[in-house]
Amino acid sequence: MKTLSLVITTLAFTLAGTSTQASTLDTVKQRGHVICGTTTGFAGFSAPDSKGEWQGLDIDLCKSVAAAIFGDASKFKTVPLNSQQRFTALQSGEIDILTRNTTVTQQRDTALGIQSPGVNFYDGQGFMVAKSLGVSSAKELDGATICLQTGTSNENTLADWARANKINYTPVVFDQFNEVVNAFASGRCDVYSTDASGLASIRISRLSNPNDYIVLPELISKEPLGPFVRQGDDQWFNIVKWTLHAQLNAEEMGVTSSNVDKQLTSTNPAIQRLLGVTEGFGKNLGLDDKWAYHIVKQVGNYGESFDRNVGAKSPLNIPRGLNQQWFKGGLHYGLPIR
Ligand SMILES: N[C@@H](CCC(=O)N[C@@H](CS)C(=O)NCC(=O)O)C(=O)O
Repeated sequence: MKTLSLVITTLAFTLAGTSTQASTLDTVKQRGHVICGTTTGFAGFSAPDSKGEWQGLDIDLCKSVAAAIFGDASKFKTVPLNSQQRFTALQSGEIDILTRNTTVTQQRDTALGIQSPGVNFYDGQGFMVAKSLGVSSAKELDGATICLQTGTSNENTLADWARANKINYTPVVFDQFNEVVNAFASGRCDVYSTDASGLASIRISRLSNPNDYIVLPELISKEPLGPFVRQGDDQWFNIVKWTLHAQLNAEEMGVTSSNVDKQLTSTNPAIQRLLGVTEGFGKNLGLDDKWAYHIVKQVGNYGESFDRNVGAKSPLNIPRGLNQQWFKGGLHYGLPIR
């Protein structure tokens, strides 16, 4: 009896394993669109524009996955999630990918049943204060009240840093992004602490007089931000991972949304593989060989997406810094498609 139930249990697990392995791509294809978990609205990364259309660096990753699968970057839907809701939404299958300024940590990448296919923005945690506070360094924050959002890695990072630097502070914590922003804007706390990208976005898009605020020079952590998928579906993991690397490789090779058609006749073998002129690399992912062509044509390469959403061509004007390509002194290093 025991042996039989063991056999049945093993069989059930094997079947469940087999079905989850192939299922996300099939589910997405049958449904006709990919579902991405986003923030509730965080300009530059994931937020609706004036027409209600979602835009941002993270949205471009979601659109790129849609372009790779359907040859149509518009085949995506968003589920807005606050910091605390995001992991359960992914675990439960409510979303296919989390594309939302999420720090890759060992705990998240292992124990939560989810995993990280890559990093699309290298960041660090920082501090923003009103200029009127008269503070120019994080070292002067002893005694401050600090606003934070629940369910972020920022809470623990701040606690560790404050203990190490003998800084006493009072945390003021809220579940919803808007509540944190409003508390800071109304002076309920002296300091806003989150990822530097978040501070740049909040300063420009959420505070009525951005020039009244400064972001302090210190970054107190590494915050590698990137997408997450569920564990147990290697094909889906690969699709998201290689979508990101296609964006990065396209930038490295100088393939852009405006020259991609011309590049189809390039004699460079790496470009021929990227754009599906040489066959087989889409097939490796269970996709059409034109997967990366569609990404670049419809969404653009990583640099185009960075500039448009958060960089020089956007109000945030975040410098490329660590997010520059490896051959220009940054950390982005597209893995070779070959
Ligand atoms: N990178 C950190 C923080 C990410 C985070 O959730 N930041 C907040 C503050 S900027 C946010 O994006 N909130 C938007 C929302 O809840 O809609 C993490 O992964 O825990």
